[in-house]
Amino acid sequence: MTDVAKKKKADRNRSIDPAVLEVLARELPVDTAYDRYLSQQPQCKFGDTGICCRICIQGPCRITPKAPKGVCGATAYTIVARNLVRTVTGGASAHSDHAKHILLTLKALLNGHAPDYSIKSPEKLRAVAERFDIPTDGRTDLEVLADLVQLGLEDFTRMGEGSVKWVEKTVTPGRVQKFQECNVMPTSVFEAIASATAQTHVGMDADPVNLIFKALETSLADYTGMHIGTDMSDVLFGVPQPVYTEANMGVIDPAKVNIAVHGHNPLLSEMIVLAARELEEEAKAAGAAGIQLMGICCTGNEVLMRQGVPPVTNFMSQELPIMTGAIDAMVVDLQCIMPGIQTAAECFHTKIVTTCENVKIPGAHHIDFKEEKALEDAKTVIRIAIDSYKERIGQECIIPEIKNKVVAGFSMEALYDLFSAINPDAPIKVLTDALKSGELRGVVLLCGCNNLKAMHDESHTVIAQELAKNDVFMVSTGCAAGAYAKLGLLSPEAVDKYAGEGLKRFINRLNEANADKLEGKLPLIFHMGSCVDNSRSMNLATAIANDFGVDIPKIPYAASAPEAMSEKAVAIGSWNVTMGLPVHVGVVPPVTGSELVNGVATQIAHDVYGGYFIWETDPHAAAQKLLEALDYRSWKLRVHNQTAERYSAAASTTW
Ligand code: BF8
Ligand code: SF4
Repeated sequence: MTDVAKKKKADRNRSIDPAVLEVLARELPVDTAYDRYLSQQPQCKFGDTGICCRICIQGPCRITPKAPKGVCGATAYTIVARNLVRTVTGGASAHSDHAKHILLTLKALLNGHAPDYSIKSPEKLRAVAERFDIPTDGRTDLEVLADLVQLGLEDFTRMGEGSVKWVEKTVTPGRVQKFQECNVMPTSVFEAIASATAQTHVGMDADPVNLIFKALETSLADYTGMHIGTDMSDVLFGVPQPVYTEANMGVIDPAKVNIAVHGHNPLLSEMIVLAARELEEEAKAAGAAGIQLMGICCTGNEVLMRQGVPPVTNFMSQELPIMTGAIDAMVVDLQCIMPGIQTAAECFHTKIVTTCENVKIPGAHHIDFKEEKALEDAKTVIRIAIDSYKERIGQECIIPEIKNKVVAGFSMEALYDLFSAINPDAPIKVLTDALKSGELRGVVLLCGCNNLKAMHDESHTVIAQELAKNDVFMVSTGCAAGAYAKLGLLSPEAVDKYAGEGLKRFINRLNEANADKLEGKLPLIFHMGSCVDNSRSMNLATAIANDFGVDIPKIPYAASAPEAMSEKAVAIGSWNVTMGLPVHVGVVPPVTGSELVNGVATQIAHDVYGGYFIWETDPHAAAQKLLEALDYRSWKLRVHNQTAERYSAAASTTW
């Protein structure tokens, strides 16, 4: 390693976000993730490569040349594969816990036990119901919803026969066939999670390929949970449409009561938005200029997409807004919440409010958030924040004056609206024609987390800029989208600054056709929502494949998680591969301890599913690899299309 690389690795200021760097440059009263990352170095190589087994308490067993087997005889490939299954299972559990909560709230709504919730999008309700052949004609919304919720719950609990409807009915026929042939189609979400956990118990499956297939089945259960999450959130809170706002720490307003919503589930954050509007006068009576809401992580993405709430920061820097001294309350639901926020809050007047029975932090306020009294609970949170604001009066706040313009809210429905202005009969052709003509080089989903093994937000940014220059149409979700929001890449100005000629032409054509509908111009990257909304990206890929008349592995579409961190990210990456996409991950996951497992992930998966993983930590090299993957697919697609046209025949789909 060169001296510069060593220094970079040891640098606590591991971010390219200027607001983050400004806060880190101060003398802080408490450590942050940036300090703790350095304290953790060097990290254990056994864990890092996946060859540490703690599945039974004879362990930990670590694989070395001198001790190539665990006490039970498990070798590296079994241990690595088993750990991978458990990681994907963790991710699937998290996403499905989220979706289950939404389904149960809808059930409560049907039974009259969730009075503060209502069906915001009857159109989406009916569209989703029709996808599953649930009758809608002459029926009330509640009747249709009852059937849909029942189906959703069955996708969670079915045992024995059958398979998950949310996979069967949302992907290409080719994928359904592939999943059945390979025996990776889940029966239900809970069945997949329980059987994967059983299969990885000590003395169970030792076959790495069988284990990896189980991981893929569980990843499809993850997809099921996510898709149900997206659909039902749209029904309950509305389908996202373009919104114009701002992002980064400059959105904190010292004159207002500042409340950050953090976590994932819109059930709470939507109520907080409602309660904040209702209690604006109480905040003013306390001497504040009003209430400023802001989002962190995916619940932030949810309320950005539907309510235009500005994102203040993303995962890695979640402790830093507290360090400004101006956050009066941070209300959290579930997932990706660092326990470190409580310690940070204790150094200031900030109140951390936890709201889920399975997410508590010692020292934090806890409100047992229940759907029966959702708005009342949300008002309690706002009042905690107003009281906290009163404590802050007269105290110094130091807020980085950094923010950027953001355009977000691109659900599939919103994208189709934009495309319809050019081609109302076949909206998707606006995109597929641009891919066919070569105006666009491909489509890439930029997704996933932050991870300090990479420089915070750098890989996200470099890859997006490179792809933009090379005319790639980009959609984004999760903390990747959070990075782009903060750093100005979700702004119309970024189109002029970074897009290649083809991409610029494509976006400008949409701008012109939609000028009367939009409040402003379109952004460089299209923000599709939270991590569960990666389901929207798969809907887009499916629509493209169906229009081309081929299966997903043949379309110029790829995914990239430049700074992946969570188990959920591994689950998402795995189903994207199973769906047939090249998936770049910018942090090498713990699989390299087994050449066999690593080979399956990066090569053999391609032969079986058409998708495969690309591990690449250098973002410039990663962008090149993504472009090559797109080019290969575009080239083949064009050759086959041209041949079909020349002979006036249907395009072959067997290549
Ligand atoms: O579900 S991107 S750090 S917040 S896991 Fe977490 Fe990763 Fe952010 Fe969104 Ni997704
Ligand atoms: Fe060791 Fe086997 Fe137990 Fe794992 S399952 S900890 S390899 S004995």
